[in-house]
Amino acid sequence: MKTVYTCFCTDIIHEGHLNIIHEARKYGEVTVGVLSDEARIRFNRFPAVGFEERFRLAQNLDGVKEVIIQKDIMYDKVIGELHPDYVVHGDNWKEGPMKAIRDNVEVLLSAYGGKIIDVPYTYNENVRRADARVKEKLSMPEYRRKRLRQLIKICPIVKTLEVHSGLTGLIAEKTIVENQGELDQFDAMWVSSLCDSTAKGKPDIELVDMTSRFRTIDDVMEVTTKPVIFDGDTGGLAEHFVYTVRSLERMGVSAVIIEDKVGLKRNSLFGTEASQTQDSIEHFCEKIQMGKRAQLTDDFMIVARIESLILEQGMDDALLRARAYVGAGADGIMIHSRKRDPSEIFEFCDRFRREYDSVPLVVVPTSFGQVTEKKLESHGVNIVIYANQLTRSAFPAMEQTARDILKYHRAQEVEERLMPIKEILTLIDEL
Ligand code: SPV
Ligand code: MG
Repeated sequence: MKTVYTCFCTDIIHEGHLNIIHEARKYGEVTVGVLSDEARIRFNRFPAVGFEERFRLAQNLDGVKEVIIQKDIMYDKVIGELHPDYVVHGDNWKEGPMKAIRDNVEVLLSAYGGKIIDVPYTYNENVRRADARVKEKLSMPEYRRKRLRQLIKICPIVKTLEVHSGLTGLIAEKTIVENQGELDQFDAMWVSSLCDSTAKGKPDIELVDMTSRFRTIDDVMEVTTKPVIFDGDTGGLAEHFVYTVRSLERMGVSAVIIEDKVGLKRNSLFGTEASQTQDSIEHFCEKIQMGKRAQLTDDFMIVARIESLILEQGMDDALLRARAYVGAGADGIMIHSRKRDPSEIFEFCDRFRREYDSVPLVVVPTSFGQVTEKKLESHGVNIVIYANQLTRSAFPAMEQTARDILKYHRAQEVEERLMPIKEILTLIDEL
């Protein structure tokens, strides 16, 4: 009897999967692999149902001899162990980022004469509707809100990209890259005060009011499923912050990060060049405590952002504050720096980790962009935020286009670097 392997990466079984099994059985005894959460979130949507349930779904399929867990995106281990004569998969993996997986399987099978069977991908109205329902579920507040905590548990580091509109939300949601045989995507989105303000042509001084900031969140949430981390600036008055917490929680935001400053807030990257005042430890702790008391679910997170290094108050002050803020109930600590040399960030993280082994740590590597995610991970960082790179790449591109149209008195010279009209028309999914 020949052996057949197929890997499932789905929350529901629809006619497409039944067809895969039906085809697979024609070639031999079928083993189904269920892709682990950790592997799956690197190139697919976050699972809408837990691993055990997905495993049971596969076990309940007729015609399946065995169900196993596939822990890696690439098939090296599973093919090494099973040595299947055939690997069956929908032919949608022949194009796009998933092609890297097919290439990997092809190399592995060819080493011993195994074969790939590409089954025509089933895509009809039923499948489309079932898929859309899963996506809708992932975007609902009760599912989205808790996802950041889930990701912190399963990701070596939660990769977070700045968003400030539906369009930038779509970029964070959909961008998947294949690089040297690895697939990757962003895990979460950061609604930056700097970029949200900049998109509105306003300075980053808490001038854009909460109603507008919430509107931005809503624009992003309407077209995405990934969790949102909100840049709450100073949190404002503690008496106002409690309302912000309630609203964010209700919308399905996963976390708010508030910084320990008072008075006119200036962007941290000005450092001591702009006059900024750090809050007292007691007052900021009170704000955290009031926020935590206002919170209704266990999912939401209030992260305290320490500005001691930005304001040159020293490492000991930063650590003193970290202890106080965690004591006050903060669910995580963000440490910020504007130095090009990341050593003060590393020192803070190392010393913090010696005292707190599991309190989440957040870092924003804007001025020390040379630091890799692996390096941050090795210092105990849980969340990395790429806080402004989308805005900073879009602005010069748009400005250059405006300049060139003015210069040439026509649009032809800019055309070749523009997205084709056909692509922009199909960029947005219609219901
Ligand atoms: C933001 O993105 O608005 C931030 C990070 O708060 S920073 O601009 O570095 O202060
Ligand atoms: Mg900000």
